[in-house]
Amino acid sequence: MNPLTNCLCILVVVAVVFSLSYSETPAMCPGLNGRDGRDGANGPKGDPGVHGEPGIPGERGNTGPPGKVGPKGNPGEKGNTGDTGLAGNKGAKGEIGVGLPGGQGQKGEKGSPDVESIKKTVDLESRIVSLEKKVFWLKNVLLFHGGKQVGDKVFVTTGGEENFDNAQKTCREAGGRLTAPRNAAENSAIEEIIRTKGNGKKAFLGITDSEVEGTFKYSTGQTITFQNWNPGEPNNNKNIEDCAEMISNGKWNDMPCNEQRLVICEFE
Ligand code: GN1
Ligand code: CA
Ligand code: CA
Repeated sequence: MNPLTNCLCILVVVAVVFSLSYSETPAMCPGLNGRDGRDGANGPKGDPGVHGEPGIPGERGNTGPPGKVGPKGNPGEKGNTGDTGLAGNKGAKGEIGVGLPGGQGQKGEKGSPDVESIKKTVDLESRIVSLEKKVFWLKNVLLFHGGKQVGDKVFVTTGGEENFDNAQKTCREAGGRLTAPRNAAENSAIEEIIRTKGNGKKAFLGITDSEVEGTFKYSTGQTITFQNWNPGEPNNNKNIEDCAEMISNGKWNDMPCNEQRLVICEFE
């Protein structure tokens, strides 16, 4: 007999024995304990159970990434007036303005008489009168001595002859200048001095074209405004004539500055 058949025979025997042990009540000898029975059918569904106590919360997770920028909100209400700010730094100095002149002030009250001031004024007035007298008689001396007056200007000769530079120096040292007629009346006065006090000698005039050939000027630098040239003059003869002279008929000629001529000065 093979092993499978043998096993089946054992199972049959066991099953018969088991069956006999439950079908009759043997009183004579107790059998061995039987095996556990099979499970019964599933029972009805039970009532839901009661919730238990809440568990301990877990640890907080990591902070998530920032969300997208939301849409711009509406403008808020106007805020309250802020506190007064601190004073700013001092500004730069402004440009000088152009103001209109102010009106004339009111006349001040009459001051009290200053005795010293009155004394000084009286003294000055007497000195002015004295000087006027001196000027008057000195001018008369000049005129008495052959000088000539035209307006406020007085013409007088030294009677001597000098070159142009020295003649000019002589007149300046006396407080005048080498004569230079500005009009016909003055020209006549000089002509008269030449005849009456200079024996008809030619006299220098304070007029030259040393700076610009052909342009005659006074010693002040001003171009002449009156002229009385002899016909054909000025001719700058031999190209060496830069000074003006007056001849006995009152006419003018240009001639060399280094020659000697009568000195006639004018004072005003
Ligand atoms: C001539 O001739 P007189 O001496 O008067 C000249 C002048 C010269 C001068 C120089 C018409 O004058 O221009 O300045 O000699 N007159 C003529 O001494 O040529
Ligand atoms: Ca000349
Ligand atoms: Ca000449």
